[in-house]
Amino acid sequence: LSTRASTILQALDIPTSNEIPGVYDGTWKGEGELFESLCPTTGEVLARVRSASPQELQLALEKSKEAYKFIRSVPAPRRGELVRQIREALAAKRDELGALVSLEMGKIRTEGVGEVQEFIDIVRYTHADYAVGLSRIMNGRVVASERPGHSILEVPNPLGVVAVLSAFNFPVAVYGWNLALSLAAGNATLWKPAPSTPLCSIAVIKIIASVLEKNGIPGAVAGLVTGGKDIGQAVVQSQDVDMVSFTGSEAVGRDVGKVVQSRFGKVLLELGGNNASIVMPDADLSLAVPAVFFGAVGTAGQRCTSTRRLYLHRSIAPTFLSKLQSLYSSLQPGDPLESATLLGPLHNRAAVGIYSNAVDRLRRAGAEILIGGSQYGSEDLKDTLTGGNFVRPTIAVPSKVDVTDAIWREETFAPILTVGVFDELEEAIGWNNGVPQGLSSSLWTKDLRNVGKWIGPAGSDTGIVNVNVGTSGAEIGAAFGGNKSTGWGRESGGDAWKQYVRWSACTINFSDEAPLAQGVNFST
Ligand code: UN1
Repeated sequence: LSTRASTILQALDIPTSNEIPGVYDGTWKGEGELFESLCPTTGEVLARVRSASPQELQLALEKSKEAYKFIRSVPAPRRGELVRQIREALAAKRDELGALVSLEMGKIRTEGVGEVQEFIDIVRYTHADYAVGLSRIMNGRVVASERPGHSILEVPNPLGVVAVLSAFNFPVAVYGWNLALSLAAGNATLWKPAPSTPLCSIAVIKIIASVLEKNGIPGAVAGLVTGGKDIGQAVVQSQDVDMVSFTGSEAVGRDVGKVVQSRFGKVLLELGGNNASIVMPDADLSLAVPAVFFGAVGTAGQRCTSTRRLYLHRSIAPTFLSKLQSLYSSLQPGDPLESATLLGPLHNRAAVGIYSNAVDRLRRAGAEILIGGSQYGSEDLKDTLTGGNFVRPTIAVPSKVDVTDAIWREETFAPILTVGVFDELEEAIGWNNGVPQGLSSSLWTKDLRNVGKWIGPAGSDTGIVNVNVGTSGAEIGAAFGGNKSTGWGRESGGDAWKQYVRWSACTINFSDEAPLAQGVNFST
């Protein structure tokens, strides 16, 4: 193992031995398939992780159920105190965890640290502690009854076992959003991370497990099963799992949704984004250009919220594109762990293939490639990086906008920005809404009338609707998620916690009469 890698692993107590156990249900184990964690920057094998065997998964599910029975009776503010301690333990390791995210996922260091900060934030929101505070205000309601001497309560109770199936691109934060709310709400949470980022999940679970242990709470309150498709499918099918929170592709999400629905479980889906930025003639380009640059190129285009479509008003299109191109030309691929790097690698080899196919498809459709359009060759890369998955961020201008065409409709998880030119805002809003996905969108304007249109009923139909703010980089305070094929689920802030509980409507009769609702008379 290189010193670059071993220093980071050691700082997080991850063994640098041959095989690492990738299952935690109160104790660490792993007898299943062996998974390699590969460094996207160098191609180095970082670790071999033993995933869950089918028996270990069953046991982990049973332990999660038992752990739920324990944690549901711990008063919510006490659970909030656990969440607070988890926040402190995470904050103490923030930079080390951030470095591990960069090492294993490939995003640049400030974004790796930023993602851990996002986990800390969901626990600790601005000045108050978000999930900690939530643990005291996950309130039900008292509803007026139409019957004398009766009251109706709407009561939120813990749900059960929440399984979190997370993607490689946010290997820490997305779990954090779910865990914080799920634990505050009184559930046991079982995490099945992406098979290619096991080390991030092992490091996070170690930190959480030490807090739970100190407080005498069963470890399976925050369990971990690493593994591949088989393990994921078994988790999704299991009757022991009351809610599945899945982040990933539309194709897999569609199956997950069906399977969970067929057994009447709850599902929270966070699927594809195919996010657009719209730039009006009155926009402040000194803000809009760098924001689009970050949205399209940041995380090498591997956020659900990355900017993939750019709609420019005809009057500013040439100026905008030349400014954007000059930012693109300043980019140098580099080691995401080095502080000057803005462009890291794609996460794996498969993503490079997907990038190349998408660029070919654009070329075949007659699009002009303004910049980029190919992988970096070894001559462009430092010797240590030639094993990495580096591609050139690309700007493509098809001859026209046609949102029924795959080049506009499909999400490509890579730094490719597709550009169209419009004359009227309504036309651009139509394009924004004309694709299957509905995660994020952003409008650049100073005109209040445009803002009104954009956020109103005939405006953007995405879950995140920004103004003079890019499509990516949402804060945790607002509910995160999208509409349409993005899956309608909401995580993180806002009212997202309401999905992690089961609601009961309890009608209570305090009187000496037993009247029926709607005045129904059933007397003999
Ligand atoms: C994701 O890509 O799945 O809004 C999550 C953002 C981040 C989260 C992205 N806060 O870009």
